[in-house]
Amino acid sequence: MLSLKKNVFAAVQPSGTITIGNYYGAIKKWVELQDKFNCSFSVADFHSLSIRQTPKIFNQNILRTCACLIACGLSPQKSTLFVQSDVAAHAELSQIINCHLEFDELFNLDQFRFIKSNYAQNLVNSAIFTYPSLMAADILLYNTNLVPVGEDQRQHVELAKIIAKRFNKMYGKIFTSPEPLVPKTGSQIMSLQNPSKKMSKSDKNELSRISIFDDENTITSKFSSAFLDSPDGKLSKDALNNLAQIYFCATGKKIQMEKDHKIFKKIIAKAVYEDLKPIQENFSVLIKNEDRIKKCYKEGSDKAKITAEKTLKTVKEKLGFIS
Ligand code: AQP
Repeated sequence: MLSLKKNVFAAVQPSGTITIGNYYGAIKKWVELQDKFNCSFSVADFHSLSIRQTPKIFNQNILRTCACLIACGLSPQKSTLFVQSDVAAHAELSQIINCHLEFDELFNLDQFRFIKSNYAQNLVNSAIFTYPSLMAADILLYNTNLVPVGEDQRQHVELAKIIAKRFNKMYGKIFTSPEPLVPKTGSQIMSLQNPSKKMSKSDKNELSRISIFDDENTITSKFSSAFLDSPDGKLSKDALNNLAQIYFCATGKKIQMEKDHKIFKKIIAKAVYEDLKPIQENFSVLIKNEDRIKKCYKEGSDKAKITAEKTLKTVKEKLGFIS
């Protein structure tokens, strides 16, 4: 039967621990969307290979990310949960998309320019450059209408939209045009140490981020060391807004500034810990049963393959491939 629900696609990279940036900017919203839409959520392991990985740790991170999504509330019954590399069509379509993109369309993207000017040259490999083509393939394979992402990914979804339009114009209607869905609050959680930098899994400074797995003491001590006043004693508005935003995401409530900054930070730390506690409890049960997690994701990838392979077949036929 044809579903009238809109299609939603989103992904998270297993590139380390999930941060509250990933959670509040994306995953927490995904949980709300599953009741309204036809959702597919992927653990984007191909994307994570753009950073050098140690195989054993990479393997663990993929499994932990799979478990984490379920612990956060994504349901294998309501949504299609799968690991990207289990669906070969992602890599195949991304190659086809790469052949339809100009060098500068990738070169001029904000995230690539940031990485290029801030990372050591030997870390900026070609997969980082072509990452948005793979992301476009991820999205376009599933007839996606909506892509719930944080602000950092908006530009990449816009590029996927341009690609859809280009293919449809060149070859006739193939792809659905996707729209980014960026939440009003939480779309840009910033580093606790530097409010002009986004909170990131791969930031070398552990104190910059709260991991979804941090215990109460770690969360309290990370917030207590969070940047709030500049060295001349002036309150940083950006840092304050970031902490207030985090509190709002954790509780749904606004926070009043306390004169005593230590107390202010303690209130936020407590709220975040209370919000993460049920996820940590779910996770500790789930992670003991690797086979169950793998089974859920295997079923998800079998489902994902049906749609992805159908889309890829249409693309290849329209482009003139013979099989
Ligand atoms: N700081 C953030 N605030 C709000 N949303 C965020 N997202 C990431 N960081 C923030 C959103 O999380 C989803 C999954 O992100 P990803 O795993 O695809 O990778 P990313 O955007 O590159 O996130 P990280 O944490 O910075 O990872 P690394 O360090 O590996 O590059 C996306 O929807 C993203 O917008």
